[in-house]
Amino acid sequence: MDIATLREKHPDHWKKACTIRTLTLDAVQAANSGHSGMPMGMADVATVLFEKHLKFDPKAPNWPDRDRFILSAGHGSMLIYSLLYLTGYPDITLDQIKGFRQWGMRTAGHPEYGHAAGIETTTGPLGQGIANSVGFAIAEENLRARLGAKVINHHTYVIAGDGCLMEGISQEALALAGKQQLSNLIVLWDDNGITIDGKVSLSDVTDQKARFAASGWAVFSCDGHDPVDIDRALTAAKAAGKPAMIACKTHIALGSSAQDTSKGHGALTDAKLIADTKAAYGWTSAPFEIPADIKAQWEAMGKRGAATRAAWEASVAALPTGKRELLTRIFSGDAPKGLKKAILDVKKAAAADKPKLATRSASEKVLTAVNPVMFETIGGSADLTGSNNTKTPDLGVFSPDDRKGRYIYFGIREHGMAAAMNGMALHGGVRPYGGTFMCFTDYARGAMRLSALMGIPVVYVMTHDSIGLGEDGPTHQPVEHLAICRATPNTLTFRPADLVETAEAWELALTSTKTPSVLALSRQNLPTVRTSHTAKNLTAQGGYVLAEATGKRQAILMATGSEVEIALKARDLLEAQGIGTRVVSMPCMELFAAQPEVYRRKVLPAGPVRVAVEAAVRMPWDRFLLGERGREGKAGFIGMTSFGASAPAERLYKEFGITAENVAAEVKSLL
Ligand SMILES: Cc1ncc(C[n+]2csc(CCOP(=O)(O)OP(=O)(O)O)c2C)c(N)n1
Ligand SMILES: [Mg+2]
Repeated sequence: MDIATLREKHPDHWKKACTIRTLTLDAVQAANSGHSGMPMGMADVATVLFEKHLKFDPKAPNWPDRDRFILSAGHGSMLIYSLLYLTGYPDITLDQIKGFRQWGMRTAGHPEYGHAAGIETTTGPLGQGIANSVGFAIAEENLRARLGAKVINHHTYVIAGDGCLMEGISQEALALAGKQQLSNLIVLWDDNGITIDGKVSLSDVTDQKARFAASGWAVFSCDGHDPVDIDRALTAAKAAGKPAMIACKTHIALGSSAQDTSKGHGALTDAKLIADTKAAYGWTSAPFEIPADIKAQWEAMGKRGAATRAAWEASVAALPTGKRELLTRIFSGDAPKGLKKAILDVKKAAAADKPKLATRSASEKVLTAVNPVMFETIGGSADLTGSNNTKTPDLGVFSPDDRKGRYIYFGIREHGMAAAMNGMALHGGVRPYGGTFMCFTDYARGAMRLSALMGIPVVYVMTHDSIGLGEDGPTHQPVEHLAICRATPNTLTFRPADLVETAEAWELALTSTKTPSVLALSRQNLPTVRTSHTAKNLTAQGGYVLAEATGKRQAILMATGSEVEIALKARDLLEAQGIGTRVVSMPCMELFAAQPEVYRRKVLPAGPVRVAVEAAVRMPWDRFLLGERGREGKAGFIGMTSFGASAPAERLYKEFGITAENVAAEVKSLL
C-alpha cells in the first residue's frame, strides 16, 4: 500500500506509525549515527502489534505473564525505544530518546537488556534475538504446563530482518522451534529485500517462506504497511497451532529518497532529506514533538493491558500459598532451600568414598542430587547427552507430547542451544544448563558472549576438556578454549578436579544471579583429591591450598582439573627430595582474582618458585605466574603449546610432556 492510500484510508494508524518514523529520524539526526530505515519500514507492523495484539503493561514491565517482544534486528533500536517511550514505559523518557547513543543513556546503539524494562534481550549481533525467542517460547510452554495456563500463557513476538534470517544460527533456532511446535512463537520478518551491501539478491536466493515451512512452521504473508492486512496475518498466526512466520513486505526507509536502497539502512542525517520525508508523511511538528492527540492514542495503547494484568494478579493471589511462593521464588532467581543440603550430602559422601571419577560423571552425580530439589532447572545437550552426562532420571523429556519435560534434545546446534538458553534465562522461572564438548564452545561463542554481556546465569556444561579426551584427536581437543572463556568478562570458568570441587562449582553456578558459568569437565577418570570433608565451599575462593609443603616451602604448584593429580604427584617427588612444595588447586581463576589481597597473598606468597600445570595454553596463567608477587625467573608452565593429537590420553600426556616428572624437573631448574 502506498503512502497516499494509507494516509487516506487509515489516517489514525498512519499518524501513529509516523510517530515512530519521525522520532527515529530526529534521534538519528541528533546522534549523527544509527539506523533509520528499519524502524521507518517496520513502524506499521509494530504499531498494529502493540495496538491490537501484544499483552503488556508499562506500569508492570516485568509481569511474568506479559507477552515478550524481541527486536532481533537490533540495529533498528529506535523502533523499540520509540514504542517504549510512546506507550509509557517509565525507563524511556523523551530525554532518553533525545540522548540516543550517548554516554550514560539507556538508549544505547543497540538494545541492551538491563538498560530499560521492556528490553527483553540484548540484540545487535544478528540472529541472536530470533534464537533467544525459541528459548523464551520453550520456557513459556514448559511453565504453562507445570504451573497452569492461568499463571503462564503468553506469546513471544519477534521482529527479524534479512540479516537475522541469513545468519546460520537462525536455521538452528527455527528447526528447534518447528520440531517443538512452539505455537506461541511468532516471527515477523521485515521482508524489505535490502541489507547493507545492497539488494538481498546479491548474496541470497533462499525462499525463506519455504525454508520455515520445511522446518515445521506455519507461514503467512502480509503487506507490511497495510494495518488491516497486518492485523489479519497476526490473527491467523496466533491460531496456527505451530510457530508462525509472517513475511511482512516492507519498504526500508519508507517515504524518503533512500527508500528501497541500502542507503536507507543506515543513518539518514541530511536535513533536506529529513524535511522532504516529513513532508511526504504530512508531518508538521517540530523535531521530537508529537501532537497531543496522537500521543494520547499511544498512551491509551499502553493502558490496554492493565486490566488483564490485574486479573492475572488476582488469580495468582488466589493460588495455594506453596504454589504462589514457588512462582515468586523461581522468577526471583533465588535458589531453593534444598540446594545447599543436596550439595553438602554429595561432598560428604565423596570425601568418604573417594571415588575415581571423570568430572563429567561427577557432574551427573551432582545433577542427580540437585534436579529433584530444583523445580526450575532445565537441562539439555547438543546431541551429546551420553557424553556430557546432563540427563538425570527425574527430568523427563520436553516435547510436544510432554510439555512438562525438563530435558531438551537440542540437536547438533551448539549456537542455537546457547542462544535458546539465554532466552530461557531471560524469560525467567527456569534455570537452563546445556552441554557440548569444550572444543565446541567456539560454535556457541556468539551466544555465550551475550550471556556474559547481559549478566544472566546460564550454565555451560563443557565436557572433554583437554587432550585427556584422547583418541578423537586435535579436532576435538580444546587447548585455547579455557583462555577464551577466562578472557570473557563476567564469566566464571570452573575446572574442578574431583567430585567435591564439581559439587562446589555447581553450587556456585546454580546460585549465581548475574553471571554465566562454564564448567570444564574431564572425559577421563580422576581421583578424589579433596579427601577430607569441609562444609565450606572452597571453590568459592577460586583457588586454595590443597596440599601444604612440609618443611621449608620452596615451590608452589598451581593446577586445575585433571592436572591437580599431576601436581600432587610432582609434589610427592619434590618432597621426597627435601623440596617443600605446596599445591594450589585453582578451580576458578576469576573467583580467586576477586579475593581480598590478604587471602591471595596467603595462597601465593612471594618467594617460592611457581609452576602452573594445565593441559591448555599458558596465557591465562601469567597473571599468577608473573603477577601476584611472582617473578619471571622463578616461574614456569607445563602445558600445551600446540594442538593435540590422536592417541590414548596417557600417551598424549607423556608426548606433550605434561607429567609429574616434568613438573618436578621444571621446579628444580628454577630453584
Ligand atoms: C552477526 C552480525 N553480523 C553483521 C552485523 C552488521 N550488520 C548490521 S545490520 C546488517 C545488515 C542487516 O540487514 P537486514 O537485516 O536486512 O537489515 P535492514 O538493512 O533491512 O535494516 C549488518 C550486516 C551484525 N550486526 N551482526
Ligand atoms: Mg533487510
